[in-house]
Amino acid sequence: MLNSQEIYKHIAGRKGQIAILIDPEKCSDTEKLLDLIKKVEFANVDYFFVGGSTVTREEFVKTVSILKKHSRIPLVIFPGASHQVSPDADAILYLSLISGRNPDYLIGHHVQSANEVFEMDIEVIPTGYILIDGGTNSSVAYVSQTSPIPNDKASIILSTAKAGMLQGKKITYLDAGSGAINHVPSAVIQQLSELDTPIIVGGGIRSRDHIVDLAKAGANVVVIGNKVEEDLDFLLDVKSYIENFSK
Ligand code: 1GP
Repeated sequence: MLNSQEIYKHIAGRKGQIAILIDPEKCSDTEKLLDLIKKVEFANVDYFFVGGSTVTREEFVKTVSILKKHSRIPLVIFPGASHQVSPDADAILYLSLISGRNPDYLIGHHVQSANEVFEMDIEVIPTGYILIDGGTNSSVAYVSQTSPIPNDKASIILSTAKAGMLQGKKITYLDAGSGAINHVPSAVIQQLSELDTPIIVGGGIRSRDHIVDLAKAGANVVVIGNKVEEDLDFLLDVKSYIENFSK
């Protein structure tokens, strides 16, 4: 476990950064992954996030090592379970699913992986992970057997984020779930940004306008998964956003 807070400081230091989420389960084609890496580098995004709801250890380790070998972009683990850890990454979002009441995702997976993570030279970032209803049944809600918070219940979302902060979570991650129909409302991000917590937002972000809205509302990092998997050219829109609004 590294005491360095490099990645955390980077995340906390600026609004409107971009992470591309790689789900190792969908990376069996190495050539395709290498092409994606090249295009993400060209777009000059801030982070790779890597993780998924139903990834095997083998898929995870292989994908992390390819990303590390072929990219200079900081690599952050966004783990779906206790086996999704690797010393090759730069940091791990140490997620507690605080919108849910499933002890496995609040502390269970953490206990299972604690010895391993403790021994790794990897920056560990305690993160309050909050699922918001995105208008569809998400894999993460199903796999974790938890219910997301309705997206019009801002006061519950804010209380949950505050409870996470009081427990020492250094980042708040709001996720509408992969493939969400509705991303997290920018009004919710705006209210959350009045608290002193860096914000990561993901789920259902499919256009440059979505990115701009969420960045303007105060998100530090906007995470894009599916849209890039479906359409690599979307990275050109991401590049133009980064050049005009971000860095
Ligand atoms: C990461 O769940 C998101 O927080 C990813 O969602 O695949 O819909 O971009 P998408």
